[in-house]
Parts: sequence; C-alpha cells; structure tokens
Amino acid sequence: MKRLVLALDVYERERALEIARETSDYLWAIKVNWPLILGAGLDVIKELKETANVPLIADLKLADIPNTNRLIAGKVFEAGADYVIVHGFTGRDSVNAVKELGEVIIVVEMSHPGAEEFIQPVADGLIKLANDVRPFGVIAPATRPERISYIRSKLRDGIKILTPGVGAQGGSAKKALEAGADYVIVGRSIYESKNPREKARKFHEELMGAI
Ligand code: FNU
Repeated sequence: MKRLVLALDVYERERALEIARETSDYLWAIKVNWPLILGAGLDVIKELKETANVPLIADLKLADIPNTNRLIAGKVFEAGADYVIVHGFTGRDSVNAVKELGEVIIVVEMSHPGAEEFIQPVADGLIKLANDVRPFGVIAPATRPERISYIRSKLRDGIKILTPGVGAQGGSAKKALEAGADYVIVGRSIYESKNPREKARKFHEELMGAI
C-alpha cells in the first residue's frame, strides 16, 4: 500500500509535470496548492492526473461561506480534483457545501508553530465536526506526533489522517505513521532535492517499513 502524498508546491507547469512523472511510482496521491494553481492554471490538475495516474488533492483550505465554498469547489472538482481540503473552523454548513460536490479533507490541526495559537485549542471541536460530517480524511501535524495519536484516539473509525510537516518542517514520516497517520504529505524534501525520484523512493520505503 502506498502512503506518500507529494505536495507539489512549484509554480511552473513543466517542472511540476516532470517531478510528477519521476516520482509517481512511489505516490498514493499528488497534492496541489495555490502556488501551482496560480502559477500554472487549473488545467494542470488534469495534466498531472494523466501524467502520474494517481489521485489529486486540491489543498485550497477553503474557509468561506457555504455559497462561495460551493462556487470554488465546483470549479476544482470539475477540473479533475478527487479531494478538496477545507477548513473546519468556518462551521459545518461551509464544509457540507463542499462535501455535497465531492470528497473533502478537513483541517483539524496544522503543522506550523502558529497552529498552537488558535487552531490547537479548538481541535476537539474540529474532531467532533469531522466525526459528524464523516469526510474522507482530516489533516493532523507530523510535527507533533503526540497530537496525531490524540486525534486518532478521538476520531471515528474509517476517517483517514493525512499528515504534513515531514522533512522541511522537522517531522518524521515513520513517527507520524506509528502515531496513527494513514498518509504522509511531503513537499520540499522531495521537489527541492537533486533527485526527486530517489527521495520519493526513500520515503516510500520508510513508510512501508514503519508498520
Ligand atoms: P513541505 N500543509 C502544511 N501544514 O504544511 N495543508 C498544514 O497544517 C496543512 C497543510 C501543506 O513543508 C503546505 O501548504 F494543513 O514542503 C504544503 O503544501 O513538506 C505541504 O503541506 C507541506 O510542504
């Protein structure tokens, strides 16, 4: 089973397609975020899917009123995204507006230091929201594996945990998986390396050996 998600945060279409082609053997999915969508346009989603033949996650972290979330998500699913990442703090109507159109992943706790300021204190409420809404998955921080374990202990069975923060942000892929994550998201450690394919292979093997 593949558990690696490539966070493809480059601006250029050609570079994105090349890295996707090189690494796809080791990926469960590719995640695109605003940098690539703004740099290469929404059509890059379909091109990446054709090139890499893996699911595509659109990390837009939608955080708007239901109508605006729906308008944005509609375009992104239509462009070929299989999953859209949404913030949960806007409330269940905003999240459900996206879920009516396709699979969602809800941010429960972010990986950067500032997440301790406002998001971590409300993580329990966001876990409850996820348990009610039943998304495909939630985001939890690889930078704090103990928080992955906590979130896993409260999360309804079947909801996946996807975890960013490995490598460049200091987290360990193996520890994140041992703590209860299902998929590990890695960006800079792969796409900034001299040999992205080899780096992706190493992460894949680390993840295969972890549990
Ligand atoms: P890398 N990301 C994150 N932390 O890093 N979606 C979160 O809490 C979160 C995210 C994304 O550090 C980030 O935007 F909810 O280069 C980037 O696309 O490995 C990727 O995960 C991490 O990239």
